[in-house]
Amino acid sequence: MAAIDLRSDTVTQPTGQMREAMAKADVGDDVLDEDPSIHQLQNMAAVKLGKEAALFVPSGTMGNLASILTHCQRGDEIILGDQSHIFLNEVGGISALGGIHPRIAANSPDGTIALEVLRKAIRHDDLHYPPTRLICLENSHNYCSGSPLTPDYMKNVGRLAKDHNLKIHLDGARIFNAADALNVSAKVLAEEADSVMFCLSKGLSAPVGSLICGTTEFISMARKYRKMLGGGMRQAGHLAAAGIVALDEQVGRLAIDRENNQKLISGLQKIDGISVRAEYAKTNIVFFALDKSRFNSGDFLKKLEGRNIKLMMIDDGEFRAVLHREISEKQVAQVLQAMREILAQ
Ligand code: TLP
Repeated sequence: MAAIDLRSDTVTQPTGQMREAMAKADVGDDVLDEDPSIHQLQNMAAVKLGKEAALFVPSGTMGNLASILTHCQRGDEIILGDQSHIFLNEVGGISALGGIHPRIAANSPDGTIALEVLRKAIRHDDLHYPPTRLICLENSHNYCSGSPLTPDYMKNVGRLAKDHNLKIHLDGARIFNAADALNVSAKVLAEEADSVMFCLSKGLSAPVGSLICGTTEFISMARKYRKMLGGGMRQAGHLAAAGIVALDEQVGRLAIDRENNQKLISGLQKIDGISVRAEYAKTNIVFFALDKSRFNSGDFLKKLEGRNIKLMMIDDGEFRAVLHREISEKQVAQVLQAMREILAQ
């Protein structure tokens, strides 16, 4: 029996339609810019995000890095949330490979960076300072409960960035989950961003791949950085074919994951010994804590695994669950039942 795997939406397998499309895809050498399936996917992505052009990249991490390298020179400074994936989980690539200095600004629990905090993080011109070049935002915000950032907030940051001649990069790994939760299009959420990265390989169930979107000029420079980072793939249209199915077939079903997450959250809230960070958990992600004075996290995980249920432990006593296509409403009920039984023992 397949596990109920709540560790991430990255664990999703390609659908039958994706496998079929991958087998049949028309492909060419993408480094020579001759892959028709990649062209089709890039065009679809650019239209959906409301940008002039798009570029297929192997991963979200490479998409963020190639975008930031395109915006910045060595020695530039960029503003990053202290809970952002780029800061926490991308191996420090911007500094190690790009010589880019991160200025860390506190994320609020809803995933935003307060405008006043952003304003203070922007450097003024001084001999001693690196120049601020870029503001990075994340939508939905993974480590802030999967919280979606609203178009209003984006507009405010857009104004601030323009006032200071800064660019905005949006890590929109799960932008379609955010768009679903706010009932707006991804295009609206990306409007203020000069570049946006989104992933096909998370809730959209494609096996591999992300896209970066921006102006034609931006994307042609980013293409060079993708090559530099080793992301120039050849007949990668086989992968893009799954991405096309993902954009066509999977965006519309993200509401199911959001609804299942709400069911999981309300069940978790009723379990003695668990406290849930529910307030901003409006998409497919929820974080919760176990009462450490009463329960051992390792035992809890092991017992769940014994029942074929997998969770991600973020820290001792802190867990994340992510809903996706392979978790049904019935399985949410099974997970809750298992937790009730384990914690009652
Ligand atoms: N996130 C993964 C892990 O790295 C934590 C997950 O399971 O959530 N931006 C955001 C907001 C992400 O959540 C992730 C992946 C990425 C970028 C990087 O994407 P990949 O894994 O394709 O490099």
